[in-house]
Amino acid sequence: MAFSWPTHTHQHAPGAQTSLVNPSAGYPSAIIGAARRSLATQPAAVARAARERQRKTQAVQHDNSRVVLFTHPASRGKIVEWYVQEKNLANRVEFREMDMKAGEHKSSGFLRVNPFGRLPAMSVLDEDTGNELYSLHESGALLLTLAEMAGETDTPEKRAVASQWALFANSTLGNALFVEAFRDKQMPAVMRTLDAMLAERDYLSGEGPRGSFTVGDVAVGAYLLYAPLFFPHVTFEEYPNVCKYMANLSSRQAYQSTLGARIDGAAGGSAPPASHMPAGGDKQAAVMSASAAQSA
Ligand SMILES: N[C@@H](CCC(=O)N[C@@H](CS)C(=O)NCC(=O)O)C(=O)O
Repeated sequence: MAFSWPTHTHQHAPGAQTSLVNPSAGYPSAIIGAARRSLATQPAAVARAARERQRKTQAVQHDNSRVVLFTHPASRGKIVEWYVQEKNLANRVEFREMDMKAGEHKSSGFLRVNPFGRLPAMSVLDEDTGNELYSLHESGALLLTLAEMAGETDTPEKRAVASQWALFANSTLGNALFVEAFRDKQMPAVMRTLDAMLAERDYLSGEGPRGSFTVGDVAVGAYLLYAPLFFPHVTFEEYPNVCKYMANLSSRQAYQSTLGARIDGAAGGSAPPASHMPAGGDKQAAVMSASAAQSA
């Protein structure tokens, strides 16, 4: 079904942001069943209003939704593409490459998807009707939504831990690595802690004593793996477990065909090895957090 721009934004609709979590997840099905039965006996208008309330507070059923991903090769859309490939979600995701040079990301149509006019963003559509259920921006939020679609975050704990790592990547780690003003102070402490954690495990979370690959590894791994592109001549050797983790992630096929290809390409086919990492003083590096990652 061809995608057409929504006629109004869902971004600011009350309850539009509730879809990342499933408020009904912990409710026994008997309670939900009883609520549904009682709807059937109410007058139509009341029942309609109740259904509308339910629609806004219950989980979006991701089983029958699909996604239009608005992206650009030089954007964090590549991080999202990495996860799409990892989870074989390509049959549910339509990639829409935006012409940033022509300013398509500032067009009125796209601003209804992401009022900030930035990429990536996505529209989640009902598979049957093609109607937009909601739209979303922020690469971390996109990852978490796709993780839910993929069935990866199917318990409250998995959802919570995935959110933790996505937020860590986009705030604590991103700031420590890419904001010059924070880097000297914050990067060593953050990297030391990550290194100690990764001495005990191969992945940040997931099953088994050494963890297993999850969406958190895409969120955090992407930022770590971006870093050598911005800081080509500084090594990360002090953090051997982080280096091993980066090397492990960068050997994944889904990474190589998405974000890895982009990072290699931008480095002229000679991306520094994963053991190379940033340190202070590199002018090019100064800006990733605010806007440099925009052009990553
Ligand atoms: N924090 C946002 C950053 C989004 C962002 O800054 N996107 C850049 C490309 S990576 C962009 O669209 N820049 C164009 C502009 O700001 O006009 C995310 O993680 O998605």
